[in-house]
Amino acid sequence: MTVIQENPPTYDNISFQHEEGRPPPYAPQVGIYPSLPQATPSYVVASPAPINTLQTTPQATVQNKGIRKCQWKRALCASICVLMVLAVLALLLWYFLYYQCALGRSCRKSGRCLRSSQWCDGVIDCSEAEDESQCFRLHGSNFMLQSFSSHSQSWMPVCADKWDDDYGKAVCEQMGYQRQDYVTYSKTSAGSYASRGFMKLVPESNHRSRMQSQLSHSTSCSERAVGLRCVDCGESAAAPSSRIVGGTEASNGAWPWQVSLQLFGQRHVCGGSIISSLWIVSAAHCFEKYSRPSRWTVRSGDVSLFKMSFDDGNKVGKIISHEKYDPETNDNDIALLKLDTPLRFSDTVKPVCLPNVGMELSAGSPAWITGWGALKSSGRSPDKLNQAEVTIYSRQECNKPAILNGAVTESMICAGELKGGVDSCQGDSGGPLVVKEADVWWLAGDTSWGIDCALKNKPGVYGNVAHFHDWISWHMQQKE
Ligand code: 4AZ
Repeated sequence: MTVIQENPPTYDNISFQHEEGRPPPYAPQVGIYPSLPQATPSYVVASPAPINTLQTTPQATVQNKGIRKCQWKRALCASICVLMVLAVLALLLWYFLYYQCALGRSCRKSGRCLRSSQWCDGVIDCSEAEDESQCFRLHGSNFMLQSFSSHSQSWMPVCADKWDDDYGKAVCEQMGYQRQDYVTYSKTSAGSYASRGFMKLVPESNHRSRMQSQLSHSTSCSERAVGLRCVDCGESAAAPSSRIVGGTEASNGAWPWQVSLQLFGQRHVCGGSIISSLWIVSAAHCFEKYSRPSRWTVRSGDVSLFKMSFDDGNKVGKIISHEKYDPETNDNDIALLKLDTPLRFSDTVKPVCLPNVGMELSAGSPAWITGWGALKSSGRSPDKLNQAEVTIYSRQECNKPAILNGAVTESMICAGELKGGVDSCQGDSGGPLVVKEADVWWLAGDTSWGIDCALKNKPGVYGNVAHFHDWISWHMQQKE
């Protein structure tokens, strides 16, 4: 965490390419078809003919030919008209479906469009049941449980009337947490959300079926909203309370969510943060070269890499790097690791809290970075975990020409000290940037990139974890 020479990288912005729109199936071209006869065809008798003769005159033959030609033209005309009407209908149908999709949502795999009212209504419409996933979320630092109402198509607080731990466990499990991680529920204020009503347990509710089918919209709620703790997160027995400038060694249990990600069971490469007994958050760039889970071991429970090397560690079952991670710009630099076997929580092994919806984490709260990264640029990694307090800067500030010149995207947070001297460095990547609010530690970022380490006006850049809220919860909810 010190200074070395400046070596600014370059960033390429890869622009989004829109798919070309398909032309309508029929585009009638003016001038291709012969114009239709102006007058109605009729038999013209040129000269008197014997009444009994059936023989046609040469003139009549010409007329008949003309009639046949006209009939042929009529048929052609009619079929063109029919095809044009069909094309217009197809276009209208396409617009209708598109409009439906624009208003509602579509199934991930099939692309099938659903009405908004089909989302979270308790009935599976998509092949992978994605219309019935992401139906619950936690809001604010009081962990208020909200359910998506298919009726009003908005998020509503869940009423605590008749609520119990079994409902809590069922919802936590639906949100992707492990049943064994469940802590408790509380009765909390719904704040301004209360005015729009609640989602309340229906009289015949039970613990077995999908939780969203057990809730219905209600304007009254005698108790308060449910506050739900799916995992005992964000608690530190030994986090430093006073400001420390520059990096210092951490004490055991200060940052119990910090893990070391090691290649081939021995080489520390990146950091990570425990968010549940099975899931670790890290950076996508850590897995660019080695993306096979079997190569990686997760070590936790001590500040000393040496001491942790005597333990087996945890095997990684799955590495999910963000699909839109861009190695050129470092946009979307986040990854999730699913462990083969769950971690056993202790005083030195504990998850950090994922930011809930509606939390403003970057507003001047004290933030800390931790890791086994180099103590100076290109320097060696220490054996003991280091910690440093940093300032979170606004994106606007960081993107100033003299600072990071527009390289900080929405998926990033920048933090450090503009005067230099405090920063993350090589080997800290993937590790946590945490903030404390309402007595709980929250994961604000994952260490991502920077221009060298601890340079003046070159703060470190972190993945913006709150920005990835839906991405994280989607992957945690997937069964396989
Ligand atoms: C790295 O290479 C790295 N100063 C991580 C963070 C920073 C620089 C480099 C931020 O892993």
